[in-house]
Amino acid sequence: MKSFFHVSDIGDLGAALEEARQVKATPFAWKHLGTDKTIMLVFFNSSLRTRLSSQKAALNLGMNPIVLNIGQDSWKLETQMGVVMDGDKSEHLREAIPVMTSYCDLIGIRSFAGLTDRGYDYSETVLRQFIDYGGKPVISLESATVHPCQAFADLITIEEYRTKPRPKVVMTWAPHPRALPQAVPNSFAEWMNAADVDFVITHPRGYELDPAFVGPARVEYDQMKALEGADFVYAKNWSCPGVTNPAQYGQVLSKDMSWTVDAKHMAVTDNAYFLHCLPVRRNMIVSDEVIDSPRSLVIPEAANRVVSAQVVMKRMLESL
Ligand code: SN0
Repeated sequence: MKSFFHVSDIGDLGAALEEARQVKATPFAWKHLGTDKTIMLVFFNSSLRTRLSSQKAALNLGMNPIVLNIGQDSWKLETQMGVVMDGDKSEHLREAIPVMTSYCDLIGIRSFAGLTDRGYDYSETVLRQFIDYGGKPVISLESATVHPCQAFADLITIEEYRTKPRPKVVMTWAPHPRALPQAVPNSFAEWMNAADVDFVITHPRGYELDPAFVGPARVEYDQMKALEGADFVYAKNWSCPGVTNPAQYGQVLSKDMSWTVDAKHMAVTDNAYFLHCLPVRRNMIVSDEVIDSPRSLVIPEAANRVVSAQVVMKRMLESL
């Protein structure tokens, strides 16, 4: 595997889930693969789970992780080509990338959407530069449009807890005080469309996700109707994807608290499990009652981030 970005990069999902089961059961069985190998984890943005689970996955595989926080530990990096560098950015990605990749075998990048220029974000400008100028396998640790390590961990969690052959999975938008990227819902939609689930997306009008990610999923604007009979409720906020109105890209269009997932919402489901990628704003996205209930899977879901990252790194080490 040369890059991990889209669900297609992992190939057959059944095989990937079986490999995840094995990695979870015997996490140290592939320690030989990573001996004398280094993974660099580069963060342009904050992280808790991604940073720690990626380091843990690398250590389980016998690899040495190096973590770099851009702008704090390093020079501030310029990401746009063709600019006169007379501002606060001291170094360009064009040099920084090949320098960083000369010190490692694999590289993971976190680089959130800027949410001002849709074209810049949706062409994955920063991640593309790592692919083009780095020459080493690249893992998206949430880039502008995708968060595949999260979506893979979500799928592993659904596979572990499902009690029906084809569970109903509902992804619902929920309110948040700030403008957040679309990477998590984009990837979740992409992975659920590829999995054997009945997938429904619900959000207020104006929050339509990019059609490339929505694919054949059902979109239902009535949240309560969408949630009826659900086996898994996946809550997430995202800012306006700018699909119906490009001028609104990255904006907060609604803070409608009637969309907050609470007991009333869960009551119309089929005793659904609750999922969220975390970090979560309590009583904005989800009520205390729901996230603290026995049906909340947010902690096992986060634990599975080690498993998804480890399967990806394992496959990359095997194809070096
Ligand atoms: C990020 C997002 O893409 O939604 C990372 C999720 C894995 N979330 C946030 O930035 C939340 C920040 C906040 O203030 O709640």
